[in-house]
Amino acid sequence: SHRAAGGVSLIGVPTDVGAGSLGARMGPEALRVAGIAQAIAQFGLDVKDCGNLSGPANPGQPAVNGFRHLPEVVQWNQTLHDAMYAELSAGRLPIMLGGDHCLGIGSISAVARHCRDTGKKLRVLWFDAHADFNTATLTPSGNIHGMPVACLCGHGPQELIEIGGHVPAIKPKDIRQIGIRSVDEGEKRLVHDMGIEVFDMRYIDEMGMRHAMELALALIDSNTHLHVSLDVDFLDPTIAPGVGTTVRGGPTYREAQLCMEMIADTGRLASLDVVELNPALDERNRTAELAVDLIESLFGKSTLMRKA
Ligand code: 6HN
Ligand code: MN
Ligand code: MN
Ligand code: MN
Repeated sequence: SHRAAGGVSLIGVPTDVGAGSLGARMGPEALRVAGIAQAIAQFGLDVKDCGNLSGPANPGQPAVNGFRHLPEVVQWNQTLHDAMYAELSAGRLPIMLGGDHCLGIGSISAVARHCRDTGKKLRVLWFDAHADFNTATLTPSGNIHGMPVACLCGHGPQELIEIGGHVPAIKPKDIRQIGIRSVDEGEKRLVHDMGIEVFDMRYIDEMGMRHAMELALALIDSNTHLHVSLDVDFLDPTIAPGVGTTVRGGPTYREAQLCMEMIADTGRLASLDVVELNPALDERNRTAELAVDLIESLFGKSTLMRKA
């Protein structure tokens, strides 16, 4: 139910330089304490924990020309790109343990590069309360975790958009966004004009998660590399309080599990980000444990024997 024959590699990226609140730097450890390695190993997979990458401290500075901490964000993402690309080239399924969502730039630019190397089609599923499509002029905060999708599509500072060696790293048609319910005013127009396919909470309420996911997974075939970028603020804050940017009205426990189960059924999962977990805001590590529970479903755990 996944492309992990060559094994799974955990890459910790302990930083919150792209976020507005401090604490996502502790995300990798919280996921390890919640048993992420064991949860994946139970499926008979070889799990290698690569440990944590290193990079600059969070300088805690205000925005400069619309960006907070741009040099630090660039450095973390370059290091992550290289680590992720190396694991993909070795035939492994990398899991990026964030860290804030600015890291989607390094992670997904490496995945896109690997797809160009191997002639694969890319499909990115972006689970998030937010569209993360801001630019220097549109951003209300200057926080780069609100900008990774724009950067990946070629809208952003040169140092960030060229990390994977190809601008733009991905095309709008490669990505589907699910669970969106907070988009800033100017950001709305850009998401619309770029033609990003968005299954927002209104759509999920009216049509159901099953239908949204059927469309988000449409046209995936044996030549598709499926990347999941899971921002834990996707989940309703009543079940996932350990995030810096909670937005009420998110998916329930079962809706989120169904997403992961339907992805597992495709058998195409080839890389994953788990981001925005903030243990400083969590309750007894329950958000980390929920993330690990969802990852078990993503790797094929199901209640009953399923038909092939
Ligand atoms: N995230 N749209 C807001 C901003 O500041 O740009 C929030 C972004 C949140 C980003 O959760 O990954
Ligand atoms: Mn591959
Ligand atoms: Mn996000
Ligand atoms: Mn978010």
